[in-house]
Amino acid sequence: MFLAKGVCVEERQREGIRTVSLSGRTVLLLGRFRSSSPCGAPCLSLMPMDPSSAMLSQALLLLQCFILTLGQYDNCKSLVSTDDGPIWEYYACQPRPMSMKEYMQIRVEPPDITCGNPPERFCTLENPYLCSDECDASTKELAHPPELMQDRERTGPITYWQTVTWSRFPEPLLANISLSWNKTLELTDDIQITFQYGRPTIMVLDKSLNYGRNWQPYQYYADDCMEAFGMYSKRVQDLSATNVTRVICTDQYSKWVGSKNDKTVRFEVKERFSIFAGTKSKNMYNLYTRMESMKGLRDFFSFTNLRLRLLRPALGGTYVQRDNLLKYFYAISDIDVQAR
Ligand SMILES: [Ca+2]
Repeated sequence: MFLAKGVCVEERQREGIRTVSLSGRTVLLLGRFRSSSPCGAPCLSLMPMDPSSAMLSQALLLLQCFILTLGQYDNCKSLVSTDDGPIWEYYACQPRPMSMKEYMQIRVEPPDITCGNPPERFCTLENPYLCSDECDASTKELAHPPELMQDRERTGPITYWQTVTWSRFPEPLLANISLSWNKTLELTDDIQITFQYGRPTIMVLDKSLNYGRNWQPYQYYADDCMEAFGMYSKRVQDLSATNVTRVICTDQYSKWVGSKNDKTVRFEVKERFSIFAGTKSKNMYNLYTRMESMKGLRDFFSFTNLRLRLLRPALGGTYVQRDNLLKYFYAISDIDVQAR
């Protein structure tokens, strides 16, 4: 017989865990956890109560493990040593990590920041004198609306959202991209933003935990952090368990390397996880334990909304050249947010 204990048992039973009877005794909680289980970990453990059924119990445990492995759910158990020998300790199964790209609602501001209305010519930093490309919102092939940041390209051509060019220089070229999901999410992998024609030289990633009422900076990005934000440039490698939730400025994704060589800007989640979980995230148990015990850690990876504040576009590694402002703009082909 097994004893189930913990604050989540009722919730789990309601969510579909079945109880199996054997020889008139309740022996095992068996079945899949629904992917939206709200439980926190750790919450449930199974402990052998009757030595005579130990062999059978172990067999059933193995069966259960097999079933859990077959189901596409997180591994929510761990073998724990006790005075009575090793036992499986069970944790709340969390929703499966998935790409939240398709579910995000995108809003760009100011409203006239998207190119193509009126139609406009542009060129690229690599081909600054070949300004024959055109953005035209009224022609499907030449339009670059915001939804092209979240479409599935598969093997087709790269599609991207694009802004107007910096024709109003020296007035700054500013664009906000707000992403909302109407629920609280927890990051499980790096946020990746892919820029088509060079990454911004200054940008801020913000987050909100209350559906956009309040915002807080998540990470600053600049080719010169001191000049842009009065901060020293840091990398996530510089962080440790005691300051992992520090908001940093990094120059890692903002210096000019050519628009084709590196298109992505990241918010590093895996690297922060590895501070607790080790390289290749082998010790996720340690991370989950810290998530429960360390104040603010889970909150750090949680959000309801994200916002990109694009503050200065790619400049090609030099100062702004006023004689050709048609090569300065923002273009994003993809925003990927892995979360649960
Ligand atoms: Ca795209």
